[in-house]
Amino acid sequence: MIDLFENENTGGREILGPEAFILKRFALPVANVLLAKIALIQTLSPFRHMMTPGGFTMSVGLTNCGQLGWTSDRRGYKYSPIDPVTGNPWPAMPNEFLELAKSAASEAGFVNFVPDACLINRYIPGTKLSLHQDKDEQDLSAPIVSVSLGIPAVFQFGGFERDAPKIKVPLFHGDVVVWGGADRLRFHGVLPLKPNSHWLLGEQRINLTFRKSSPLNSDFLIKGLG
Ligand code: MD3
Ligand code: FE
Repeated sequence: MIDLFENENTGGREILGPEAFILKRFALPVANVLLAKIALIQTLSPFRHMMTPGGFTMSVGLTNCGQLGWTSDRRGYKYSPIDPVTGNPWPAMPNEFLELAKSAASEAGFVNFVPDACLINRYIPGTKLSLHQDKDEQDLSAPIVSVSLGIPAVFQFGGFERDAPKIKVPLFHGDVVVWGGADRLRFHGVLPLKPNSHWLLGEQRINLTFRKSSPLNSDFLIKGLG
């Protein structure tokens, strides 16, 4: 489907909770540079399908950039400085990623957000992300910033228990969502993507999720004291 409304709502926001906001189309001006950097990152650390501790292969393709990357295998979930597929450190977080995450966070009222991890999720039609909480980060006081690119997805936003009522929210190319504080531990997920095509990305959705995983500042990690 051609998205005739891609440039609508630029600058607007939707309120999901006391400390959860969608910044509509906030990332549109930098979408092309983000995609160019993702193309580079995936040559160094390719998208892969990880195994959950429960023994299921995730339908979403994952890679990371930044000092730490989120991984899953039969032993559990963790943040690691090394890509287990390549044995190398994850690709560096591009400056454009960092600046976008910082400016989105401050736009939503979270000052001094410095992410140390960027999870990159790739969806194709049919891909889903089951309901879960993000609680593998050591610093739960920091918000999470998520950037949607490509075909739309329906995001599920729930409560603090798995079976609490959920709302469904569509996310479009360029939308940025910021969650923190009181809303940080809400259950959330992504419904199976409908068949669709985006003019720039084709039959694909890419989501960037910026987190602050380690409570240590980046100097400690760079100097190897972390
Ligand atoms: C709601 N990814 O990778 S981040 C994930 O579209 C993940 O790929 C989603 O959930 C995706 O873990 C988008 C959405 C998100 C992140 C943190 C949250 C939603 C949240 C924290 C609290 C509530
Ligand atoms: Fe999540």
